[in-house]
Amino acid sequence: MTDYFPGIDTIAYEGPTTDNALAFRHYNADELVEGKSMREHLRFAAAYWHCFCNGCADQFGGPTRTMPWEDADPMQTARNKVDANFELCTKLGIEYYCFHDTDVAPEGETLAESFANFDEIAAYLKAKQDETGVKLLWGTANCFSHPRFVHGAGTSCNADAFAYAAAKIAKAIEVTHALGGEGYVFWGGREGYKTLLNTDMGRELDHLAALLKMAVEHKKKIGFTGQFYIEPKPKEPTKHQYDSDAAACFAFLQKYGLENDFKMNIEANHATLAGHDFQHELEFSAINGILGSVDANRGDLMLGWDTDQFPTDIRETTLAMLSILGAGGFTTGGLNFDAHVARESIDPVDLFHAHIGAMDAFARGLKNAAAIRAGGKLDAFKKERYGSWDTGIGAQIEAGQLDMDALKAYMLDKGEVDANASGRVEMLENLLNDYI
Ligand code: XUL
Ligand code: CO
Repeated sequence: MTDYFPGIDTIAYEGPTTDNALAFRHYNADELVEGKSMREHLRFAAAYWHCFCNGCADQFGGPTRTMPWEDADPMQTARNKVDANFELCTKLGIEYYCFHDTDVAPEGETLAESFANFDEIAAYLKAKQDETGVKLLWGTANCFSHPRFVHGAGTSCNADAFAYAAAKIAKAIEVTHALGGEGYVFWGGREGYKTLLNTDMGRELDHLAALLKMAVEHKKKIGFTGQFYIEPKPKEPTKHQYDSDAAACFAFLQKYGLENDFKMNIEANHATLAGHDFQHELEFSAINGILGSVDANRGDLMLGWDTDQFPTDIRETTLAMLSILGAGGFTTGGLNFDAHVARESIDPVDLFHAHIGAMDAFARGLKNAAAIRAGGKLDAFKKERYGSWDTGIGAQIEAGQLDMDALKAYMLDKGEVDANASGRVEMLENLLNDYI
């Protein structure tokens, strides 16, 4: 194995009392929770773009991180990044990774050259997957960075930009399929608008649906059986992104008859940008049967943009795992750490501290959520809160047996509603804290 992270061994579980910073305190891969190993529940993935491509430049300064895999020759850098990826995942015990086409291979002078670069690196990725057992959770195409996508990709006013995006997406699905990827993500980076003064919203959305329909057809044509996901985000880079939250995506999918072909990839930081809790987006997806995968990160509530920090908040991971377990857990999806180290964290070892903390945070979230479920108090409270729907008038309404005249007669006769019970918000918040 290569040595981009010298002096770092395989990270072991040492339990909560260890003082070794390079050890897991809570993530114990083989430990069973609700009869399933933590590894199978959590299905961690490393995000190629943040780990190996993002030097932590910001609008005021260039990259700060030491990235020893970088070489003067872009194809050599690409090969080195493959090595670094599999070294990182193997040492951390992370079973999956995720990429955009342009993360793994540089764009060439022509589309044909870009495809050739992608194929060459894909073959190397495949060899390293076979050697290490690390797998591809999902792939995607970057249809947002290049200036050709200035007006969007699927929603561009320039039909050629749509065609270019379709070509890139087709190729990225093919490579994902060849690598045995379990899913494919559509995040609409530039699919939105700055001003309606120059935008035909209806036409743009029809085009976006057409692109997704073509992707579904292409998937079937090549025999790819992985799951398609849409990743909602309300703003950044565009002011109004069409896929603003899970509810907007679900409405869009239903309008165009695509609701059975896509699930959601819910990102924590995107949820908060949309003005929602992370758990709200998970729960909305769960009740509609579209909870697919998760980009596990964290925002900063003091900042209004996508800070993509590693998740460390145990309350958040607990609530997230409560919804994920409630939905029956992941099938093709997992927890992809769509997060980068801080600009000040400049050493390769910082990638390890970041992932160890995030994996431990989700391990604690998983154990807490399982304990809450086993305790049964939250469920019992909810069940009792809706008790008026289990018998009598509530049960009849739910069964569709009554119309408005019947309810009018019922209420005229009864006069007033039964006394309301307290929602016990603070008691329940205290109960949650008992588990954290
Ligand atoms: C952008 C973002 C993307 C998607 C994949 O905010 O989250 O990295 O996860 O394109
Ligand atoms: Co993401």
